[in-house]
Amino acid sequence: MDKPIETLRVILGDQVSPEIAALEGLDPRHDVVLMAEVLDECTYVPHHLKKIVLVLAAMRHFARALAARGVRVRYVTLDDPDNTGSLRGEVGRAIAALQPRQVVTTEPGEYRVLQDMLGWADAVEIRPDTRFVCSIADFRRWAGGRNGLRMEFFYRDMRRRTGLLITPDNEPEGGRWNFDAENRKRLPESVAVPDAQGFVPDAATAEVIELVRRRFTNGFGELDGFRFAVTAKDARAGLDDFIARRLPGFGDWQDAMHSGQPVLFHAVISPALNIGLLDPTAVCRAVETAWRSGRVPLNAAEGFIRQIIGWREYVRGIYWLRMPEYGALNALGATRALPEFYWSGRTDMACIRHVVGQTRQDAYAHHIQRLMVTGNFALLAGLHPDAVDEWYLSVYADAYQWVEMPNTRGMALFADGGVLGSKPYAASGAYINRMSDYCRGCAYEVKDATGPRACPFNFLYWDFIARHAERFASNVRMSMPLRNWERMPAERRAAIRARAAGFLAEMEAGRGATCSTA
Ligand code: FAD
Ligand code: DLZ
Ligand code: SF4
Repeated sequence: MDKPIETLRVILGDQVSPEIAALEGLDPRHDVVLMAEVLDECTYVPHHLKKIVLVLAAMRHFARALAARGVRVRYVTLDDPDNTGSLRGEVGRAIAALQPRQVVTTEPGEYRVLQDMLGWADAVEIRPDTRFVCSIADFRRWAGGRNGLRMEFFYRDMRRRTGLLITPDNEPEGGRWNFDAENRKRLPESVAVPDAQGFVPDAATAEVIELVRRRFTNGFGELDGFRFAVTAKDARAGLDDFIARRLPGFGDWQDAMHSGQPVLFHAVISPALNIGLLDPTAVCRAVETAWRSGRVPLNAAEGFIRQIIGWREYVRGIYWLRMPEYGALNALGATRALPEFYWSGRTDMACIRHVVGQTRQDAYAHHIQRLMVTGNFALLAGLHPDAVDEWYLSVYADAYQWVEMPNTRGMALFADGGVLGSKPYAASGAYINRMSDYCRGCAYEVKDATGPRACPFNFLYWDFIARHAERFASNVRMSMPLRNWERMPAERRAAIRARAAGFLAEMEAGRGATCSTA
């Protein structure tokens, strides 16, 4: 007869870490780990097919590794005929079958799941997620009483707390906290970009690919060419490959974009990092070691570490500090629906076509593609933050609301009114032209703002400045574009605004993606 169950330990799809809090104190003789593939989590937004494969394949590999260590795992597959389709349903079914004395889990990455967890059982112990450098409680303490919550100051605290790139005298290595001024270079033609390492699916992952192909027939994105790491071992190999071959160029070309190079010098570790296959501190230590041994320059190591112990930790802190109100913020009163080309990529705007096409193929785009192409367009065109949020949460393999939402609503859309950034990341076509080769193959003319082939980013940029002139009048960081707008001849301003109005009307009618002369 089965022994009585002491503790049911629930692990979610983005919690596949051996050190996850729910496993602390596990007694293999009396405890059961529950992992469930459920339709609700696979469909609450139209996830990219590769994201679903990533999560389910990582769950299966993790469950297998636990079982190999002698842990009893109740693993519910998506095809199980008794599967209720929800996390709550599966926890309920496990409680009914196993009658555990207690249920233990780890805090989730999304507010909606936290609300759901509170109703899983009479008493669920929800443990803090210790896989971050800064706990939610510590972030609250840091934020308490401050006027502005700027990332840069938080980042300095995290550097001191971790000792990363800190001298024995407790000062930043290289005498500065931040080397970003050196990190904004355009990619020269002559630079060879090393390929990112991919991982050929093993039999277990291939089975998940077939499951997803069968169950999600109309899902977003391409399923073929799945190469994400789904085990900690492969994730570490991917990180080591990045450090050896691409990290040296990460600093210099962090902001560059290229139509033939989706990854450039980025790490592509967020899909693995966000489900727990990599530990953020260990990642940063490996990068620091590479710098200390002279293998990478300081601007690359510092820039990279800042993304992780700075931005990544900071956006999580903001999310939990400000939810649920944060999810309803719309400071700029944006109302437009998301145009169809965000899903199909069918547009004459070459930059958007490239980024959406790459996103459909790889479930990945790097930061500047997300921020300055699709994010910038959404900001300038006044797309509703709810629709934009849902898009970002769906299409990227690394997307969970704790990290997606502050980046989208805060950084890209300025819908939080300036919690994350002191000014909107609004830019005209000139920025995209400077940082990429997209404009070369575009039906639009990047140097034109009013003609029939004018680049939409140009007239939308000025239209955005004009629409929000009153709001930005008191923001010193916006004084330059406001002055430039006001200095423009009245006829030019009128022509720009008319061009923008026409484009937006066409877009809302479902036709705005075509260049009038194309
Ligand atoms: P690299 O450029 O190599 O950076 C290394 C790591 O730093 C990343 O893996 C990531 O963990 C961290 N990082 C870098 N920038 C950020 C940031 N702004 N916020 C948090 N972590 C950061 N990141 C996600 O992980 N999930 C998301 O859903 C997500 N949505 C975004 C939406 C928008 C509109 C924008 C502008 C950014 C978003 N980001 C998101 C942040 C960033 O774009 C990705 O983390 C990064 O592109 C992942 O690719 P990489 O691993 O090659 O990153
Ligand atoms: C993203 C995702 C998907 C696609 N499927 C599952 C699943 O079947 N079972 C599960 O436990 N988790 C899944 N996840 C991850 C959850 O959506 C994630 O844990 C929450 O969004 C909280 O971050
Ligand atoms: Fe994008 Fe404008 Fe350049 Fe075309 S011309 S690629 S629309 S920035």
